[in-house]
Amino acid sequence: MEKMNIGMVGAGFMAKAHSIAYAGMPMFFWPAPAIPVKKIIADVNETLAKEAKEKFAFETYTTNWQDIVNDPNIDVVDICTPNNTHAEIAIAAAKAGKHILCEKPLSLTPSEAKDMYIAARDNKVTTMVAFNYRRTPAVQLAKKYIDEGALGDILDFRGTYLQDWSADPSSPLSWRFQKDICGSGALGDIGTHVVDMLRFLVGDFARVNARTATYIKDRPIQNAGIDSLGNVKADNTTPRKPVDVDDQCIFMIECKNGAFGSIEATRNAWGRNNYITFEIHGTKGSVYFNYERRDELQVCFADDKSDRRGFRTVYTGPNHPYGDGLWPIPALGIGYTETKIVETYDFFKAIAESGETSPNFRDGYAIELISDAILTSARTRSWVEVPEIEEN
Ligand code: SOE
Repeated sequence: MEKMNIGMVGAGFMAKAHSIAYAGMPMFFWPAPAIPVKKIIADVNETLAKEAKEKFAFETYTTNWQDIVNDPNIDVVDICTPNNTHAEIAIAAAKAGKHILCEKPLSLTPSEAKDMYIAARDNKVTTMVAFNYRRTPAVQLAKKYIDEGALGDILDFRGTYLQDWSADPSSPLSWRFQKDICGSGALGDIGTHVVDMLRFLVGDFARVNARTATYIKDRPIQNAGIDSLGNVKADNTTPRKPVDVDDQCIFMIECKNGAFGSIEATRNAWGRNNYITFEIHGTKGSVYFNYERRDELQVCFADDKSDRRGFRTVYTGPNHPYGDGLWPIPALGIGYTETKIVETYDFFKAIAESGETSPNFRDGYAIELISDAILTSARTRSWVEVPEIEEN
């Protein structure tokens, strides 16, 4: 079976998720499209890089990502670094003919995303942006209902992504709160996951009307190390610096097909952990998904007898999308790891077969255009058209 050599850039939380996915993918999906070989991992921090090599079972490590891009033996460059580094690494990797899996959001700005998309397209490499939640079987099942027309015409939808890991003002100012590193706050970090899912399920966004806010205006400086995601608190002697991105965003959306909806995202919602939800209503039925109960899809059909009509639960399992690879009994339970394993599987399958995948860099660019329109709308307090993708 063909082997694919992986060079991973970044040694934090996402490197852990992707490394587990590479190890697990052939165990779930056999025959695997190719066997991932964890060749080399890079991090600017040598201690982290060295430790990651051992922990995540890479053959070697480097502190210089160029070593990966310049290595002719590497087939896939996997970018798990903060957002401000994605464009430079991805463009160099595309020019070197490497396939690229890149963490979300794709970039800091639409113009960076465009350059990444064009570099990948012109060098004919396969790309994927790691919006993993759409790969949950229940989300794919919702897509199947919609594509089969079981919900009729889609009328409206609402989506949320609510977390609370940064609700405490003593939670540090990691890179996720610094505009020059992350681009935007809750919007880019988590709101874009829901944008990706609803764009996938309902269709392309035409215009948006948004409000953003920054409730915690400064945070204690994080000295070093990987993102602690709220688990490490600073004491009150630690110097603080301003937060220059959104804490919270809420926006309305009009889709090109006329469907209308709303999305909200915050990392300051006490009591909410990874509360990714959507509800979609059509002329013939509705679906409801909550990632915190990710094996379930709630469905309701207008055609049911009126005295039986109501939401019922479908537990995903072997008869559902990815069921031939995942667990053999419905509701045995999938987790974050399985969504990443499926992501790896789809990415490798695309490399081995058609080269086509989704969400690819073109989709990542489309989402950057939407995010930018959302920020403009919040600033101008008006509806903003989402610009079309520029192909050249
Ligand atoms: C932090 O909000 C975070 O790690 C996001 O960056 C991830 O994309 C999300 O899946 C989990 O939460």
